[in-house]
Amino acid sequence: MIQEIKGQLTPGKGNYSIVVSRFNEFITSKLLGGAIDCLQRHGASDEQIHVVWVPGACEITQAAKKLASSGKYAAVICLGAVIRGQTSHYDYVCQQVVRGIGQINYDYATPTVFGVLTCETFEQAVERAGTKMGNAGSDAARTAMEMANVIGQIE
Ligand code: INI
Repeated sequence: MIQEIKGQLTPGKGNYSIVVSRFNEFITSKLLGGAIDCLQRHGASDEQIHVVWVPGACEITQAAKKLASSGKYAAVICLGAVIRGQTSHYDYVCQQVVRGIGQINYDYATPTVFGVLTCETFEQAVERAGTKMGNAGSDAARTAMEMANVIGQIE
């Protein structure tokens, strides 16, 4: 018989940490609201949700690594908003956060979810922070629950 693992969209009993950057807080606060709302509507209690604010997207990885390596969380959700400006800074910030979160997933068993917007314009970010294109924070929280459940079943 085929053995199949499918993640349930339930928070389970574990805690979820959300690392959120203050840079572009107008956007990231909306992502945070979406993530918390999603976890709560799937049954998570306030006590299961821990929020860690960091200055910018470049700092997300360091906090996320500390949380993921602690083994205390069912999943770590990373939220940020990188928006292209007039310089190449955007490219370096994107590279750092993408590579960093990928490396955490490679190094630790705790699912660490990429909920960082990388947008050309402020309008694109607004569209993904609770308007036309949904809420990327909510999507990340859903992914975190599914992956926590999948990893739990594999273990
Ligand atoms: N940080 C962001 O979170 N988003 C951005 O769009 C951004 N840009 O474009 O500059 C940004 N820069 C700050 C960076 O993440 C660090 O906080 C800073 O360089 C200090 O290390």
